[in-house]
Amino acid sequence: MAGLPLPLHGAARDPRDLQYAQPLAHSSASASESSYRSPNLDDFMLMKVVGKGSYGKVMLVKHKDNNMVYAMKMLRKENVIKRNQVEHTKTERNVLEAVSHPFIVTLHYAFQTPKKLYFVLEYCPGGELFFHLSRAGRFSEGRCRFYASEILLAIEYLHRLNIIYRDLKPENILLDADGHVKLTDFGLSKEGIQDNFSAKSMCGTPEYLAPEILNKSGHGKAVDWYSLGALMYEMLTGLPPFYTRDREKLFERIRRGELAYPSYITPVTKSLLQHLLEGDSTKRLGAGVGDGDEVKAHPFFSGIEWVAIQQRRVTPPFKPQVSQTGDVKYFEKEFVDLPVVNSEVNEERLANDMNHFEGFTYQPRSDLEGRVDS
Ligand code: FZ9
Repeated sequence: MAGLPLPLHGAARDPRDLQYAQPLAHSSASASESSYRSPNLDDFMLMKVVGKGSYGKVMLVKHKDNNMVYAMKMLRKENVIKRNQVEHTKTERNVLEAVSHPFIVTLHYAFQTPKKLYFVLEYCPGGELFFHLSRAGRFSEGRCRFYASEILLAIEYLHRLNIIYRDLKPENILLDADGHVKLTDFGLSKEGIQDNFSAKSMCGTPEYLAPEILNKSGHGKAVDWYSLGALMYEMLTGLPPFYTRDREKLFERIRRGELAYPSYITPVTKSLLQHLLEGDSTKRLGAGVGDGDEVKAHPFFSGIEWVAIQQRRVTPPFKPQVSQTGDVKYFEKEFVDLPVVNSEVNEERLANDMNHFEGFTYQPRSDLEGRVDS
């Protein structure tokens, strides 16, 4: 990039650009990252915990300059390394920067401290789709069709970029304030996969895993169409296909592929699910060159106006009732009640960064436009 540094607010042509505004200041970031002040922890006010697991936490945060709320995913580097997630984390960072789609969460910033990695993501106040499913028991065919249509477009988009999502599971599907779908968590996705038989590794929640992943026989884009089928089955019945609490039995059932369909599943829907949950990945709906077009063409989707879906013009079947942007009513109480702390905030500043993740820092182009890069 070339050109004179411009006062940031003057450079914003679109009011939305202001949400990315960063004060100008010197930075210790490497030349490949930016010569301007990197986003950092001090820029954000920590508001609430919305998710917590062994690997890290997701918090609702507010940017101190512009009052915009975001979801901040915090990963402890020590855990990322211990769990062999270094490559996955880098992939997630790269995929999130590369994508721009109405049904995929936007990455606003990424930065690191000596101890932690931070992703600052679009906040989805509707929470997890499965928060709503567990309350409703199961969804109507119409509601399932709406979510499946938006997810299908997101998957098809990723495949066009040669990205396999691989991790389509309940926790990764969020609802925005209007009730539209947002996919999050790209830790398991694979970049640059062209064919259907390349990626070999075994991770993820077992319920939605395609048999070729269990058999470690190599897998491609078709795994995502299998997972879409598994997700739809759960939306319609309230339980994942082949469900049993016994992991060994579950794997066995996924491999055998014999699935019971409740009588309320209509024949057209059953046909789609059977074709998506096809055990032979080469015969699965979506596995051909048409990818998502094959799935869209199934009679289950015959009433869907794909252009309207893509443009978010189809009214969602459920609109989250959120009062302000920072509402957390659709998140589990066990998280929201947790104390709002970032452990060893102070310690971090003093620590020596022996595990620097090169190239992790991210701020959008719109922050840097019109300024000289070093
Ligand atoms: N907007 C709102 N919420 C988000 N999440 C994502 C994940 C999540 C969660 C979690 C995280 C770590 C460990 C266990 C967990 N259980 C549930 C809660 C809320 C996101 C993500 N991007 N944008 C979001």
